[in-house]
Amino acid sequence: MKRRGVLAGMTAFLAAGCQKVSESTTGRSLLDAAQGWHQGANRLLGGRTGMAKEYDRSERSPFFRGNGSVNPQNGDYQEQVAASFANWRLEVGGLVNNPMSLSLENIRALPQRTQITRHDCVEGWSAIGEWTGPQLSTLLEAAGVQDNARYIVFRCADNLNGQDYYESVDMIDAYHPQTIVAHLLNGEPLPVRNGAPLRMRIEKQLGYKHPKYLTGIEAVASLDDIGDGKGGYWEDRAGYQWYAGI
Ligand SMILES: Nc1nc2c(c(=O)[nH]1)N[C@H]1C(S)=C(S)[C@@H](COP(=O)(O)O)O[C@H]1N2
Ligand SMILES: [Mo]
Repeated sequence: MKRRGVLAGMTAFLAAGCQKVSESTTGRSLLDAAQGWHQGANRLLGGRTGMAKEYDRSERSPFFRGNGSVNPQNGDYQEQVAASFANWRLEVGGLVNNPMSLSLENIRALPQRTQITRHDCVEGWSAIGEWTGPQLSTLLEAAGVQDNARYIVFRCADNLNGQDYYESVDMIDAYHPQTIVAHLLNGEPLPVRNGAPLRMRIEKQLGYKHPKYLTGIEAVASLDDIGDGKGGYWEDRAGYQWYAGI
């Protein structure tokens, strides 16, 4: 496939207009395929495509604590902080027709979704925050995910205890309307502790499935060759469940 720049990718996105993923050929076939694999789970869980509860502004936590990496010291992260993330790039690649390299400006120029949701960490705490950013589906539509892709992998800038943090979801969570690439928390650029400048919000999943310090989004056919093959940092390291739906 020919590598195209962000402008070409965005042009494709604009040409697609307000077309929903459920109406597009790629999105539809992905969803159909994904739904097939998860039919049993869907029935058991009462619908994976349902919406996570959204809260009122007055219910937002006054302080959204940080957990895990809260101020990465590896790589060039501290230089990026010093430069106010002016050089941050989000690479969208893997099994896509139009790989893209997006700046924060590109991310902010896309249609945005704001949602006030409760974050639940398995360590036993919750916090309610207002998150804003483009839906992941918008980026995936612009990139043109190929039909053989089954998972979306998220790459992060932080190295925690000697391993790069990463996560992955299937296409149901990837295309869920409340799965967004967040750059604002409570209307302000993300604090470093909460994943500046970009972090995923995947509201139908537990806290560890919401990768912070996001640098890459990759469409893949298998998770076997990524990390230790279990689909995420905590899955590899501590045997956390890959599917952490709530
Ligand atoms: N890159 C990265 N993402 C991460 C983590 C991390 O250490 N590194 N911790 C995870 C865990 S366990 C939780 S509960 C949430 C915490 O998000 P917060 O720091 O904004 O509270 O981020 C998740 N995403
Ligand atoms: Mo967590």
